[in-house]
Amino acid sequence: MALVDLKITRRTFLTTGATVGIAGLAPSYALAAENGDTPWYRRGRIETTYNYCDMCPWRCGIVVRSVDGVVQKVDGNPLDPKSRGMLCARGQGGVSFLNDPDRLQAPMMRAGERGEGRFEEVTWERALDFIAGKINDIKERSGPEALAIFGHTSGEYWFTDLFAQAWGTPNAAKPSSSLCLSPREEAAQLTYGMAVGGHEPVDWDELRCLTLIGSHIGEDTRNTVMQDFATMWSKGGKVIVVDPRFSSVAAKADYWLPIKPGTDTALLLAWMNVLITEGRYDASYVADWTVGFDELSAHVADLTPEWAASITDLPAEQIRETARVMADNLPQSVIMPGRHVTWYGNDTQRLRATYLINALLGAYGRPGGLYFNKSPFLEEYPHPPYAVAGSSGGCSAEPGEEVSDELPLGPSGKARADGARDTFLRGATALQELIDPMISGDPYRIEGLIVYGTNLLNSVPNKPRTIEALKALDLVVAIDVLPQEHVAWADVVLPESTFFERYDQLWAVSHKTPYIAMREPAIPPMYDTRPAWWMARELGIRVGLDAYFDWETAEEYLDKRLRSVASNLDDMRAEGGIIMQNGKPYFEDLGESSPFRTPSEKIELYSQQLADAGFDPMPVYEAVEEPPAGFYRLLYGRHPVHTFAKTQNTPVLNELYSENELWLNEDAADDEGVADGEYVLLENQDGARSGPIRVKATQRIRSDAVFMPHGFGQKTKKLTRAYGRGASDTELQTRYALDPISGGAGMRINFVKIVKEV
Ligand code: MGD
Ligand code: MGD
Ligand code: SF4
Repeated sequence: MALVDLKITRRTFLTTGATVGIAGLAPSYALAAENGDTPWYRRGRIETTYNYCDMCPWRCGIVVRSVDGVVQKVDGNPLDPKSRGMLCARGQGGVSFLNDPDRLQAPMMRAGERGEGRFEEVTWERALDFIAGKINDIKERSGPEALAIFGHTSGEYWFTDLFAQAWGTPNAAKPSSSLCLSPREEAAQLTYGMAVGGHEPVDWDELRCLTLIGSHIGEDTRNTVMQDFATMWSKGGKVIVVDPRFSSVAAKADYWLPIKPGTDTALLLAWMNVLITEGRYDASYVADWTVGFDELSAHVADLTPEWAASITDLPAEQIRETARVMADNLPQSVIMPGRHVTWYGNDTQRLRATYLINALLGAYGRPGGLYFNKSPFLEEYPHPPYAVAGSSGGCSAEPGEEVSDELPLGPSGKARADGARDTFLRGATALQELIDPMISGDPYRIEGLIVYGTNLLNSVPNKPRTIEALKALDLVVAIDVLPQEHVAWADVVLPESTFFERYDQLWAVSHKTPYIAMREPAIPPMYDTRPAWWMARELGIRVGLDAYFDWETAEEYLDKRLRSVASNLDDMRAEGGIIMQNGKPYFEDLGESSPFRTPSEKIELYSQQLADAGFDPMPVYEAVEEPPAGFYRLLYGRHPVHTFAKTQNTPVLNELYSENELWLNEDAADDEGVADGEYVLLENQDGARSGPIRVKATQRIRSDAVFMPHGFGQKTKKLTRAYGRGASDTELQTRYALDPISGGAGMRINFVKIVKEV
């Protein structure tokens, strides 16, 4: 199939409605190719298909229009609770992602050394037979757990969930868990016995006060969150932003607290001190729905704003005043659970502190607070019992989803002999903890790795260690759409069709109004690519797992699942691609039963579970390491038009923002003798160096930290537009701090100095 010349320039892209950040929400208009005088919608029959966007893990529902096998236009699905007819700039860039000429086009097997990137194209049969033979050998030699599977993006289910559980490896992991939100989920389970879930349950419509701790709505351009924030803000809701950086959302805030990085738990404890000592909490809610209030009161009695001021670098009066603003608006006042929360290695306790404040404010289960998410009813496709229970977690983990009781990384899922992982309470498998055993063989060797939709060398800290592991493995399989850097290290490369070209698993979303969204192909697969469900099934059949894959086509699979909700693909399509169900968001919807699934069936301000496991039962402030002299703490985050490290090569998004900048405090820049716009290198505490990066000298960041958008400085020439543009934060994250409760990898413990040799 020929590539489409979309002729989208930055100007036409922006005028079609996709702009950057909060201002970027707009209905989508034609992304059509100009082709003579005939507009795309008069060129042939318009096919309409339903899908969910995969340009980021938020997965907004979309409606796709194509003509003659060419995708022409993507709109937000107006029925979808996430998109509500709108898309962000990245969603608009989806068509450009589809048509990226650098895409992987055919299955390949390695023809040179690992890492060299020399491959020969092979047939699907040869590639799959080879993988099946290799993993069967591994299983026979060392057991099913010697195969690890990493997965992200929306096809992850077929490999990290279905295939891994059927095969019998507990070593399946998602970067969206231990490199993103595992502390948030673990803290939620410990404190109130529920998962936060994929969609943070802030009850925006009636919310009156929003507090954000290091969550930067606007750079974090999740479509729905930006829409909700804009509505809440325009209605005069109060906004408190705690961030060492004057982020986009700080610019809209009533209070910006430029906190010293790593000290948030001290601030949160001082806020609790004010709420409790001044009697500004919801006393009847606390009496009805919490345990441990007396212990908490005693715990924070001396942790005054004055105590926190010296730690956090914030004025005591500002700490006191913001606590009072939160309390004045209770229960329609919440601290939003963060998303990327693996910061310093003590993150579960920090998240617990935020939840304790939300409980003091009486926010859970109250209109304008935090509603109770509910998963939609939808039966699984029938299958024989799995060999292991799922434990991979991640952004898409929804409440009710089973998490393995067995600890990963032990023969057949048993805890490792040296007990090292016994410290993890119950979290999902920590991806970064599976890398050492690939090298050391301790407690046993992981010999094979399937990398599905995970940007291994751009997402996981300590890249030199990952490369060592890639050299040591007996089998590396990369399943991707683009020739990302790690693909060069694979023995076999399987090119997937993009989300526009395939059926996929139903997206069953735990929400205030639970719902199910569908994905169907708008066009046939381009090149010699295939969907993940097909690959997992073909591999499964080759290794004797036929019983788990007893359907012939994706339509058959999807229709069978949809039958459990009295629907099928045709009906769902006819209804606009979304099935809605009723939620039970507030206490009054629940009857007598407690929604809190903790041992006490209450919100546990004091956690006996933590005490029994040898951890602090209430959050304690622990100082984190300071930057050495001459170094800054390295902070990183999102850019509005890019997703992680996967869209830098997407033509229209690359055109909008092709290289990242280093936010450096203006006074610090003067001291360094560096001018705004000058290129510098960064060197970290271990001597790792970045590529050149342009300085943005600004008063919008504290002078003890620098900030850079994640995902740039790509090293592979195969990504022709992203190659060598900007600098990589991952290259500078040679170490991380392990959160012993959740297994999360705190990446903000790296420091950099400026090097002026460009
Ligand atoms: P991406 O760069 O989005 O990040 O970690 P990843 O999910 O690994 O990589 C997605 C990969 O999927 C890319 O290789 C892309 O080419 C591929 N892909 C895209 N579409 C498809 C598809 O349809 N099929 C297949 N098979 N592959 C596809 C994200 C993770 O990173 C997260 S969630 C967080 S919050 C952390 N953020 C972060 C950070 O900010 N800085 C640093 N340094 N590391 C981080 N790691 C974590
Ligand atoms: P980060 O992008 O890491 O996480 O979005 P967020 O959860 O908002 O944002 C980090 C913020 O924390 C920065 O503003 C930084 O200055 C601040 N910060 C750094 N250190 C500290 C500290 O010690 N204390 C405090 N209080 N603040 C600190 C991540 C989210 O974004 C995720 S996980 C996903 S899956 C989505 N990815 C994504 C994307 O890739 N691109 C875009 N455009 N939007 C996205 N939205 C989502
Ligand atoms: Fe797509 Fe943007 Fe929605 Fe993410 S937030 S799913 S990129 S439209």
